[in-house]
Amino acid sequence: MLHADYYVELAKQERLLARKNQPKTRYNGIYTRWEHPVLTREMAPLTWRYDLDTRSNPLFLERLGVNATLNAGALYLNGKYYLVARVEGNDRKSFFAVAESDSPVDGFRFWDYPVQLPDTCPEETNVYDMRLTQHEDGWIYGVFCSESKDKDDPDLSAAVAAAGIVRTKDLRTWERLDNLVTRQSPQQRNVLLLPNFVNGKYAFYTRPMDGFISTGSGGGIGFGMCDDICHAVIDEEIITSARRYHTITEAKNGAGAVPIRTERGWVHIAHGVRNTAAGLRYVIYAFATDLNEPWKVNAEPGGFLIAPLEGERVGDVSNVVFTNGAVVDENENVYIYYASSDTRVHVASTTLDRLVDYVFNTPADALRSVKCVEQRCDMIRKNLDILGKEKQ
Ligand code: M1P
Repeated sequence: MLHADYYVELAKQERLLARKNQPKTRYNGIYTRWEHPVLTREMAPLTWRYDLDTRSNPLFLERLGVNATLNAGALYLNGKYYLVARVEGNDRKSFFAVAESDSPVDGFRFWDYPVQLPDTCPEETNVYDMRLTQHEDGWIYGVFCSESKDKDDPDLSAAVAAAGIVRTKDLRTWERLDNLVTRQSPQQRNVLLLPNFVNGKYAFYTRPMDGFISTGSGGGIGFGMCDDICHAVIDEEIITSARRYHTITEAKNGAGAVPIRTERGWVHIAHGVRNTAAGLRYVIYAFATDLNEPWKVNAEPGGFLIAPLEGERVGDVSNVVFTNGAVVDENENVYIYYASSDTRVHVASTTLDRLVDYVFNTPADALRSVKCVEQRCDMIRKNLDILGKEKQ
């Protein structure tokens, strides 16, 4: 016989998991936000949090709490939607867990066990933010942040971020490969692998950083290639989408979801960060790179695609939206999974043609107020002309 409160909690969780999602009515034509988060900490199985043995836990206390479910890599495979979420325990350590659904917008359930990565890096303290790439070599790769204490720095908080690499065929058995080495950059976070070879090599988007938090001289999202994925070394990184003064990427930016291949180029859904009096503000933005020379940006709309809104604005790290996963189904519907304030995962949906239209036809950032108002006035003039003709 289990504790009576177990049944109460289980019933509550089942109601939450069965809840149907619905689109929000706010319109911009570009994408639709959905009402409810697709993953929250309340969805973590009770077996992960409570010891159900009434002898060792007679009062049914939570033993291993889950603080947040956030930054999820995403995959659409054989008609099912998979999220490999970052799950953060109350102890601040993150781990990965697979949640699966038949629907892109609700019904995600975690598998019985979280991912148990091979323990090949004894210095590694924390892992997070996996990007999932279905590579043309036949493997599914997961590239994530592998964080360790910086032993050379006496500061207790000093850490080193590197890109860890794993691969799998089924999301159940994971093979750990060597961490990525980038010769030009001491630290890396927000690294992802492109699904296709480029000139016969594995191609990564990187984020060169001087330190753990600050990118320092790192100029933006980098691009680099390597021959051997099992011992990946990038000798040279080329900056693609650059950080710029007084834009949404001034403080930092970083690759997000694995780029989507379109006829006009690779579409990237990334994040940009700026500083404010209230701290860093993270938004999601988009850009495209050339199909043959994927280090070259061929479109970059000005401003953000998704910014924190309403309840999304508050959480463990407030004023943040962040994505590391998006999927495209066979009907070219696109689902962008984004976390808000490092706390829960939401979904926004669009279609490939809308996304491509947005990326290639939205004006670039004009970079100065006077130019931005000119840009806007050009559109207003055209519109008033159209409306005038409409009245005649
Ligand atoms: O707290 C916001 C995000 O901060 C980091 O992103 P970046 O490296 O660009 O600063 C990441 O650690 C991410 O997990 C987190 O959501």
